[in-house]
Amino acid sequence: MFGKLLVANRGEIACRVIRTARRLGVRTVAVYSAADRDTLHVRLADEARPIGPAAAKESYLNIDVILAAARASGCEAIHPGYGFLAENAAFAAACARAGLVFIGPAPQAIAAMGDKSAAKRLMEKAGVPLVPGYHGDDQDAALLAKEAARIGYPALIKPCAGGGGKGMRIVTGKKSFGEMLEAARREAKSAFGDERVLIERYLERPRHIEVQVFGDTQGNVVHLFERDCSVQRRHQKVLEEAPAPGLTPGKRNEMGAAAVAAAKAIGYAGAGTVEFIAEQEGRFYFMEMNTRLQVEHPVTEMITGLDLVEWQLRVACGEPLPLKQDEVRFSGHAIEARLYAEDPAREFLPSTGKLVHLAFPAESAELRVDTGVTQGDEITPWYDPMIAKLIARGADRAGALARLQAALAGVEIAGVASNVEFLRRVVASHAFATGELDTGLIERNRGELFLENEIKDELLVAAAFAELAEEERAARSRAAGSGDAYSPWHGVDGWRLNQDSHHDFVFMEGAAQHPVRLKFVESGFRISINGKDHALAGERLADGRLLLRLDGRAFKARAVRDAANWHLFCNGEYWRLRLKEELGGFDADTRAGSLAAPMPGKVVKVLTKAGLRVKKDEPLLILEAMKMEHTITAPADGVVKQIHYGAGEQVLEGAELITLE
Ligand code: MV4
Repeated sequence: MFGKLLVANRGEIACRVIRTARRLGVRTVAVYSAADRDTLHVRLADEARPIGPAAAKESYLNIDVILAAARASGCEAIHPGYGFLAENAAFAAACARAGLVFIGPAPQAIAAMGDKSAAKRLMEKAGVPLVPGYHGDDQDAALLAKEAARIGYPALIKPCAGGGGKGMRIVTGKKSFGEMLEAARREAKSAFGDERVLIERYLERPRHIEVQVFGDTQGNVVHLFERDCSVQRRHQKVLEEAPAPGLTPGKRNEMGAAAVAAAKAIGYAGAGTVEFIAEQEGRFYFMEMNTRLQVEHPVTEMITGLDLVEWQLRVACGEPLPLKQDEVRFSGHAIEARLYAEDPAREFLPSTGKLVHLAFPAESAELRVDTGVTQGDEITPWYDPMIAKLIARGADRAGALARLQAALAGVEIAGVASNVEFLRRVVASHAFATGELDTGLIERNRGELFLENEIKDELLVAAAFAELAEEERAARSRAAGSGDAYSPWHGVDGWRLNQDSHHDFVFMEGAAQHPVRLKFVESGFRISINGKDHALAGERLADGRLLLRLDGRAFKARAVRDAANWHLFCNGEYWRLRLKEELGGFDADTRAGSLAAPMPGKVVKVLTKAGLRVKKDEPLLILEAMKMEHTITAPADGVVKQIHYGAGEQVLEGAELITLE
């Protein structure tokens, strides 16, 4: 086995690879861009090396710098993860030239599958079934039109260079063919720099079923069964599962054999995925082959009990495959959900910011959580906004589904928008539960999946209770600081002298205002919301959540404060409310201790030093944003504990600039 491995990736997959390497006694070297210097993959690896500037996706694509880091740190091999350099034949070749083992197939195998038309011609020769179509080199428009007519309408025009659905055009009849061809060529040219296209018969309501294959350098190839990835949104996978629901053992063998034949045809070594589209009736056709470890590989691991990264490392060392085909078995069912920092209410636009609060359900043999972030980390605009993958296993599909549902209910994400509620709805939908899997599932069920929630009284109750508790805590600590902890002037229990003592809060949800009045009475609290009055009692549980009783009915909620925002988790919903300051909110300044950038910008100058004692309102740093300079001042007296950015550095909105103590 290798002594030392460089992981040329970031996020959850870098962490995933590092864990297996560690288990096998392989030391690891992480690489990181300046934007990633404090991330989990860097903390997890034995060593880490910087590879480029902050705002640069390109850092992880910088072949020369990564090879230099591998050599300088004494690595023997490089694991590319997925994305970035994972399917870059030139990188695989450069590794070999530098005397480093690329954990993946030979450059020729990567190249053979990179061109989708050439790959299909190869597969045709190997006897792998293809959708009826044209995959030729001749790109004459009149010839392509004739081929489309031969194949029959509706037809699909696809770029040769790209996978993943980009630039595809459905053509319903010969009248529109010319126009669609031009559009497809333009798009292919701008996306891939290659305007060649192929044509296929268009299949309606197909399923995406892919087979995991593995080859070794002795020429053995096995498959590790299939995954169904039909639940997608705009060609982004949302849920993946193994095995594929409803696939008969006969079809499974047939697909497995076709995938093995595909891999053998190109002398494949390492982990690969052969992607098919399948008609509802079961006929299946080769689409493309991904020459890397896939995002969704854990569902295969959960049903086979194998570690695919371990297999990759063994095969890359020249070892034969650990198992023969008839020794590879699966049991049960696994489903993966991908958690992203993206906003379903805004067309799934990526959402950036600090993960103010992040909690996952406990892992077990039946639940795996693969993540590359922890609470307090930043989701930046520079990289894929994935937060985690949740993978649940069960004895059967219903068991896995129930576990995934429970797991999703236990996910708490605050600070960025996320798709967790959308995932809960997909997983809870009738369509998914009954396994009506095809690539149109999400679009067909839009109404159910995108329904807007109304804010519930319970949530406002939790917010008001949490705010009151926080104000009381702040008052107590002020009192402790004043030398008279029992002074009545520090209390926040309203005007007790007045019979009807109360606190008014207004919580803002976007522009909507929700007034709440909390009253202190003999028996505890009463709370008025929307003109109705309720009895209220509450306490804090050991895990930090609130146990609240509204008119005797108990429920739980978590409330997390950051500045004037309350992040609330209740009944599987997440809401962010802002306390309207004029009306009884307390001064956020009294909670100083960190200084956040009020907007994205560039640090022009740092006016203080770590260790210096500073006075309230003293200028600490100058930030340039929107062509203006903003002076960041000390919110209170204190000592500068840490300065997080230097002059010239770019910062995101909300980034912690300086820590005061
Ligand atoms: C197709 C198809 C229908 N007919 N090919 C999209 C991504 C690429 N890997 C293959 N894709 C498709 N190819 C024919 N001949 C429909 C799709 C397709 C799709 C496939 C898998 C998963 C989701 C999809 C969503 C839309 C279209």
